[in-house]
Amino acid sequence: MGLRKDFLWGGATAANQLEGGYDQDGRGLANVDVAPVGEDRRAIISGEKKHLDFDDEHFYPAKEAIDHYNRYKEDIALFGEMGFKTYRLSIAWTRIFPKGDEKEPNEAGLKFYEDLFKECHKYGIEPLVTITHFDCPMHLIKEYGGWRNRKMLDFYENLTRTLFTRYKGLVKYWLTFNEINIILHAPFMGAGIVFEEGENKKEVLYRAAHHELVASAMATKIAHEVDPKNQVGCMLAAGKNYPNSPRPIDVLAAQQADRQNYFFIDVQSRGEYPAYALKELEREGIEIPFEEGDRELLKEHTVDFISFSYYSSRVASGDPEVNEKTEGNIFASVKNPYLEASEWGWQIDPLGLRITMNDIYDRYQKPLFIVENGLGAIDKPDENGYVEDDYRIDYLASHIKAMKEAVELDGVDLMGYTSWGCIDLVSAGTGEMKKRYGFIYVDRDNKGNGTLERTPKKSFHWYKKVIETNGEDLSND
Ligand code: P53
Repeated sequence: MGLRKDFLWGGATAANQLEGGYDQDGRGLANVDVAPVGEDRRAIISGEKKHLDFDDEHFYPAKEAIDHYNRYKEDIALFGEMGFKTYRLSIAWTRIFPKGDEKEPNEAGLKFYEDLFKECHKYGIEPLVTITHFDCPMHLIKEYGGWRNRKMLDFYENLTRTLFTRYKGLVKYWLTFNEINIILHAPFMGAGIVFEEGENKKEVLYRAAHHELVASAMATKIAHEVDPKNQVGCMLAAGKNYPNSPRPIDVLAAQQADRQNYFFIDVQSRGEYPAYALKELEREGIEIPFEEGDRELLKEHTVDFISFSYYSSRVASGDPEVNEKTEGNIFASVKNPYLEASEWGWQIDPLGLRITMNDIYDRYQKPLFIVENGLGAIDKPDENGYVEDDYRIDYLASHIKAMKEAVELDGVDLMGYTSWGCIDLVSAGTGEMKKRYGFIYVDRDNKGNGTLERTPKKSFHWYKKVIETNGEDLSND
């Protein structure tokens, strides 16, 4: 019984959501930098509204974020104090290749992550590195159109080879693309895509997806060549779709909604396009831009493990009359009347995590890694900056309990668990600071005011105990 002895407990972040230092040491601009907080954000990150530069009307939270770029030592020391075994972070592509299409990397950027990884190892923390977490160099978007262009493969190859070579021995766990399925919902954020008037959007999305899938297989190949110890994972924004009722049309709708997400992982893990996707695309006259060697590459270089984020389950309906959707989530879903929701309308379903884990494990039979899970909430610090976040502890404890059931009762093979936003950071969906996930409070608001001081919350001490007992003691006392 129990989790593995070497279970990888930790927390997760993404470069653009915490680093700041957007123009330090030669860093170039990326799509995520120009995504503002506020009303326009959704249209911009979904590629519907073209917005490729800063302006004076908007506030751009990624520019400074929580200034982790200049404070990473302090932050990693706090992760060490909680007993993290792993820390999931992402590389800002534009620190390494500021424009994206250079031949030679920017040494200052490479050095930054090298120092950061060494800092992690001081505390016995194993880095888990997302190569691309919602970032694409602005120059590659303006010059090439982002991932819709096959040339991206060359730039990504150069990036990944550089990283695997330079960080050999320092990093062994890699993820190629964060939430690869987000491309269907937020394609500017996911793949640097801005739609042009009148084009077939679905065709553009699946072309870009094909490029990312081939790029992911190529990176997996290179990772294994550079160091056979490297382990490469794919990353899915997961969450089982329940049928809205036992009516067969609802069950079919739920199956189809799941497949829309699993499609990506089917390719990355099984190594070929699934029949249902081939049929659907063919029916709609959409051609997949296969080139010579793509099929072999996909088949021969599948991922070693399956990682995913889980915040909520989803509901699908086959009845066009049913259209009451959840709000505030890029992955809109029919409302589940049996579930409570967060302040942002994300429905809370711990048992759904067990169900989702079983679904994914049944499908792929590879080790799983939960690399995001957590509650975005408004915290109210007292006069000392201390936050009693029992609501967050409740959320995490109930999800970790369900996760353990999937392992202990159902036999799912699970490598680790990293909660999302282990230190407060900028929200990807909304750009807000007030949507907080962290164990560590950061004094900063939606407009960029605040001292940036870090203060451990109640959940900090709770999570430390969870890690110490390898998940046996989840109590909040
Ligand atoms: P925020 C939507 C649904 C599921 C996962 O999200 C999502 C999103 C994007 O909104 O993204 C992941 O910050 C993502 C992180 C992100 C986190 O979930 O909108 O990998 O970058 O911060 C939470 O509350």
